[in-house]
Amino acid sequence: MLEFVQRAVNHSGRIAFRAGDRRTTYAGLLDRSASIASSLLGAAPDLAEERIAFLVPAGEDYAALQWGIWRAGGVAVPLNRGAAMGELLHVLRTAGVSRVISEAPGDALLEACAAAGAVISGLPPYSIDVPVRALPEVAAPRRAMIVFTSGTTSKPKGAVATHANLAAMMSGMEQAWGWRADDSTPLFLPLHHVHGIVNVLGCALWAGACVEAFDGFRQDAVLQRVEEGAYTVFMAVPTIYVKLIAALEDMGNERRAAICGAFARMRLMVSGSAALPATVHLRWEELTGQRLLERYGMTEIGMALSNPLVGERRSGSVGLPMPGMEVRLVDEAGAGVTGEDQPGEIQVRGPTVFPEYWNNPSATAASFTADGWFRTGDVAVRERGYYRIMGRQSVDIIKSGGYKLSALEIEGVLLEHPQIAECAVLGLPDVTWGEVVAAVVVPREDAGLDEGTLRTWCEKQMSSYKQPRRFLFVPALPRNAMGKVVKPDVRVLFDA
Ligand code: MLC
Ligand code: AMP
Repeated sequence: MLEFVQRAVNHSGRIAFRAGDRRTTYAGLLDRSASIASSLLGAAPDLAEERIAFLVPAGEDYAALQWGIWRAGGVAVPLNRGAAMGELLHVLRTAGVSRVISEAPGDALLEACAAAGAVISGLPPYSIDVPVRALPEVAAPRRAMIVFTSGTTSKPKGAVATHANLAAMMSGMEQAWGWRADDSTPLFLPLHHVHGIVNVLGCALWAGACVEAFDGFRQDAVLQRVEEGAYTVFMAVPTIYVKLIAALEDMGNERRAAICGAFARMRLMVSGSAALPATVHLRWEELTGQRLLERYGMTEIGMALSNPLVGERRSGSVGLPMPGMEVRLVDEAGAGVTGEDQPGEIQVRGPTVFPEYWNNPSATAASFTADGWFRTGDVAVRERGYYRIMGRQSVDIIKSGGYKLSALEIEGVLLEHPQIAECAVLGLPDVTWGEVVAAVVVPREDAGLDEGTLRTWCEKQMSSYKQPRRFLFVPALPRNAMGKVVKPDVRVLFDA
């Protein structure tokens, strides 16, 4: 039996999900997921790693479906609810999805399914009276999930996680951060990325804790429940802490004191997915008395480095390797960095590291060293024992609001516009978002292209978080002596 199922059996009487007056126990989640698994199987003994994509709101439906796919031997492919048709089609085609589950699919998903030849249906109906058939034995090394993540190579790639990877991620976080059955946590991060899927939803359910799901980051509703003392653990990206600080600074003294007091009483507050600026770290502590625990991770490897639960949580630092993880720094010449204060690429080995990009052996091979270490593309130094992230090797990777974006992917979309001759996309530093996407565009001669038209066009082509927020129209892109576009210099143009 997969370990998460055994753990849920052990917690069967506990509450897994709370929503208003509604409660779902672990026993209820197990029954519902067994019923879904049974329906998905039909007459087949095992889904044999069929990829099943789904777009379901956060909460018990999402968890029951994810568990149902896993218990039937399938591979879960969570979709982005804000994705454009072209992005969804890329995921369905790349992952070879023929079945999609969604209660209320929008036009983008319907069109993508039609184009990919995938059958779309709602959640299988649930009744405790319908007998559940025998479910297959699913071994831990089998594939469990494919999450699409942007690399430096244009379109997103599907990072595969096995059941063993997921179990190692969740038990590592349980060990490092002390997740326990009496924890309670809000879930407002998107459920097509590992931060929301594994760190929040997965870990909470692994521990037998209680999850309260929101339809995205609804700040007022989240703060209301924080004030009511609903949570013990809170996990978010830096942008959310920036937004929360602004909200707290804006409110009256009495309410601010009540909410800050409630944050202060939480057992643990974590920040990750992007660099937490020291100013935000310090301001959060000034306001709430909580010292945020910053950690570092990546879709392909889960969590690799973390400040400690007990001990020094250092501002601007991501701490030490997570349980079971090996981390090394390698310099540009390929030599291991042994000393302190010398930068090197973070390379990682351990039980949470993914086996492959789906159906993409060349990208998989390129992402590992000959001796089996995963190359993160992030650069760090060791300072007084702790790791500190310095940045990324590639300017073509942008982190905005915690989302990893490929500049090349966005450039590829912009170049589909008939009036654009050339473009360069880059991330501009931003206090709230970490980076914002900016595009330098060379219109075709006499095209008469204006920013408003281009923005409207981008809204149809890309998820909201990928869309350029700033445009600059130029007659030509800056190039070096070899004729190659020089991106970092393009920043100067925006300041001019
Ligand atoms: C939205 N807006 C942006 C933007 N996104 N502006 C600039 N840059 C962006 N990236 C604008 C919108 O157009 C809108 O403008 C306004 O901001 C509010 O938009 P919103 O969509 O309502 O924002 P909000 O819901 O508040 O979203 C912010 C957020 C979200 C931080 C909650 O971006 C988010 O959930 N990020 C988390 C991503 C994540 O989970 N990453 C983990 C990847 S895994 P206007 O003008 O209309 O008001 C990973 C591994 C690891 O990284 O280590 O964890
Ligand atoms: P993703 O591919 O969406 O999983 O994003 C992973 C990337 O997020 C990493 O490669 C880092 O660049 C970045 N990241 C995650 N956590 C941190 C952190 N604490 N500080 C700086 N960057 C981070």
